[in-house]
Parts: sequence; structure tokens; C-alpha cells
Amino acid sequence: QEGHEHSLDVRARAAMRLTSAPLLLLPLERLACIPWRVSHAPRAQLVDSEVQAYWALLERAAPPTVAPTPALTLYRDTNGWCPFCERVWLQLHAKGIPFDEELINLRDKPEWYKEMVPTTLVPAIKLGSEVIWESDTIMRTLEERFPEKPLLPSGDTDEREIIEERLAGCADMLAAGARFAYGSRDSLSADEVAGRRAEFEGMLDTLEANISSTGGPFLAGADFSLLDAFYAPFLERWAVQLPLSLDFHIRQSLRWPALDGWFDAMDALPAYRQKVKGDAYSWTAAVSAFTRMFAPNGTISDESAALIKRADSAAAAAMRSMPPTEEAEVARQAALTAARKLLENREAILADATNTEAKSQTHIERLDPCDVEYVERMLREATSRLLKRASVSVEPSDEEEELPPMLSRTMAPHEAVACAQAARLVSARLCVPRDLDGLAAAELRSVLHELACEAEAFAWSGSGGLL
Ligand SMILES: N[C@@H](CCC(=O)N[C@@H](CS)C(=O)NCC(=O)O)C(=O)O
Repeated sequence: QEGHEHSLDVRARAAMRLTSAPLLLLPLERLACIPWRVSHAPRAQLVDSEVQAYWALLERAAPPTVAPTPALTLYRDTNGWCPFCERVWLQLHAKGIPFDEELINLRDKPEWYKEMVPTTLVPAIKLGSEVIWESDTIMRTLEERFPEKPLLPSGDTDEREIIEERLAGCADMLAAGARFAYGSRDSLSADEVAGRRAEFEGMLDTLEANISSTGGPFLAGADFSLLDAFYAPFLERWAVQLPLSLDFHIRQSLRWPALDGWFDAMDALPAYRQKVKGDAYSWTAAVSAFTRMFAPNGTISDESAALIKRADSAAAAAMRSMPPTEEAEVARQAALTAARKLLENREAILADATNTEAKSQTHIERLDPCDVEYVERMLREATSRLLKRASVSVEPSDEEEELPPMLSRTMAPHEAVACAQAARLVSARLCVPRDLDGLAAAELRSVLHELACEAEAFAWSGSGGLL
């Protein structure tokens, strides 16, 4: 009973908030069409025990998977942005080595990590009692200790020699890329920018020639190797971010067709696209996060403000246009992964979605804490739809009652609006691969988009076209 009173109170407050400002602008005759008032709203929501029963039903349908015994621990950054970590992470997946992860917050590194790793940088791995750091050293050690599925040809072969030669040039080439990509932070003259652009183009020309000379599609021939893992984290983000920040297009440029083929080959590699690859939305959203983060003395120039605006609208467009894969079995698995993720993390998602003192992506408006029930309801519906997409049956047992739909035409419009806001917010906060792999995220974003559109339609029709 107490819970019920509370929920009415919550709805009353939500209704006041949602109606006060826009209603003042509405013509009187339209006000009469609003078919809802809080006290008359149908009671679509469930009491607490029913909500718990619903979650329990979903959990039963999608029990967590049992992970294989880890062979090592990987220490990497919390956001999944560190390219050096991504290299190692990709290698582990490509070799099929089971591992545990410890995420390190780079803005506040724990003392134990600083004591354990002399450079204090990520990545590091712990293999037995041995701690190893520096991505290059880690990756070569992994090749030695886990020789199955080698990513470096062994011995004194020509193939090995070519890879070693190309690996040796990698740091300088990537430094040229970074100088161009992040040059705007150094307030350069137009000539200096042009010089860095030419240097970066030269780097891409070399990659193009390398791919062609060894036949492609990978950077050293027909097979994925450590060389690809070294470059992938950088090329991936620059391909998405440079068109926005510097109107520079690596893909589909006509100048680097073999490199285009490399991106396609990487996308076909499950260890990459199903595990560590960031999606277009996340890399685009990161442009605005990075531009704010690296603003000199915290001051955002007019140029940076324009870039942030471009990135935010490109991110919003990307979020709405990322269709899930058409490969049925892959899509089914991805939907199941996404459903499990929501089940395991729902408390954290609820807290983030209603955290009015959020520290990251502060430009993405969170919901009022008193609207938490709508976020929860939307998460439940998203989980249930994902399970349906995964062909997992979510049937109540004979003793359990059939549960009502969480979104329905009978919802009060302000409730539908809050559900739609919650769906869009969760999609905007979802960062790949930090929170979820790209394929699972595509399923989740698509379900959230579907829910948001439905809820908006209910709000629209329920309010006579006013909300
Ligand atoms: N050469 C190192 C570079 C690692 C590195 O720069 N890591 C960055 C994250 S991308 C880091 O730990 N930054 C934290 C800091 O500078 O305190 C490697 O290849 O592992």
C-alpha cells in the first residue's frame, strides 16, 4: 500500500513537471483534449513484488553463462578508449585465451596498481605471479606462452621478416597519425596543419603499398597478425572521427582501396567485430567527450564548440541509423548477450539514468530520480523484447499470472514520454565496447529505438497530439 501511494505521488510530480511549461503555450480548446489527469490515470504499473517476479521470470529465461577458467588477468582502462589496451584485448580474443579483467580508472589510478606496474600505465597483464606491461612486450610474451593460433609466423621465415620490419615502423607511423588527428589541440598555423596532413597521408600510402605488396586483405598478407592488432585501434577511431574533426576520409577515399579492403576484412573477424570494435555512435560521441576533456586550460574555443556541436548531432544521427546484423544466428546471440547485460546491470543503469550529478556526458540530460520507475519499466520491456529476438521463451509457469505489457496505449501520456526519454537516454549512454560488444549494442539500440518510437506514438495519440 505504501509503495502504491508513493508511486501515485511520483506520477503526480512527473505530470506537473511535464505539463507545466508546455501547457501554458497551448490554446484552450486543445487543453480540453488532454485525456489524462494523474488521479484518473489507469494503474498500468505493477506493485513491487510483481516487478520482482517479472525480473525473476526474465532471469530464469536467460541464466548467466559459465565463463571458462581464466588463464590470466588483463588490466585495461575503464572506458575502453586506450588503443594499447585494445591491441592486447584483441589478441586475447583472436587467440581464444580466456582471461579475467580489472578495469583501471585512469583519472584516479588505485595505489595497488601504481605499485604493481612501474610505468603505472595500462595495459598490463598478470600471468601466474608475473606482471607484464607495455603492449608490445605483453603481446610478444603471449605469442610465446600461448603458441596455439599464432599471430606471428615462427622462426626465420620471410613472412616473419616482413612482419617484423612493418612492426618496427608502426610507432613512427602512428605518431604521424596522432600528430595530424590531434593537431588542432596544438594551435598550429595552416602550413603546419597541411604538413601534418601530408605526413599522415604518406603513412596511409605506405600501408596501402604494404597491403598490396603482400596481397592483402590484411596488413601482412592473407592472415590476421599482430601487425593488424597494432594498427586496428587507431585506424578504427580515425576512420570515424577524422571526417568530423578535419573533413578527412580514410575509407572510401579512392586513394586507399586496399585499406578499404582491410577494414572489411577486419569487420569479418569475429574477435574484432564481436568483441573489441567500437561502434560509430561511440566513437562519434567520444569526439565531443575528448574535445571537452582536452580543452587547453578547460577553455572551449569557438572552433571546439563548433566541433562538439557537429559531433553531438552526428552521434544522435548514428544512434538512430545502426541496423542490427542480418545474419540470423549472430543476431540471435547478440540479442541474448544484450538481454543478459541488462539483467546483470539494471541497478547500475537505473542509477546512471537518474543521476542528476553525473560527471560524464553531462550534456546528455538524465531523468529526474522520481521517474526511475519509467526507466525500470522500459528496461524490463527491452529485456523481454531482446529475449524474444533471441527466440528465448519467457513464459510464466502455470502457477504464475500472465503479466501485463509494460508499454500500452492505455498509459498516461506523461508516462509514455518518460519511457521514451529513458529509452533514448540509455541508448545515448551506451558506449561500445566499454559496456557491450558492437553487435549486442546494435540489437539493444534497435530495441530501444523501437520502444522510444512506440512510447512517443502513445504519448502523441494519448495527448491528442500535444505531447
Ligand atoms: N607504450 C605503452 C603506452 C601505454 C599508454 O600510454 N597507456 C595510457 C592509456 S592510452 C595510460 O595508461 N595513461 C595513463 C597515464 O598516463 O597516467 C604501451 O604500449 O603499453
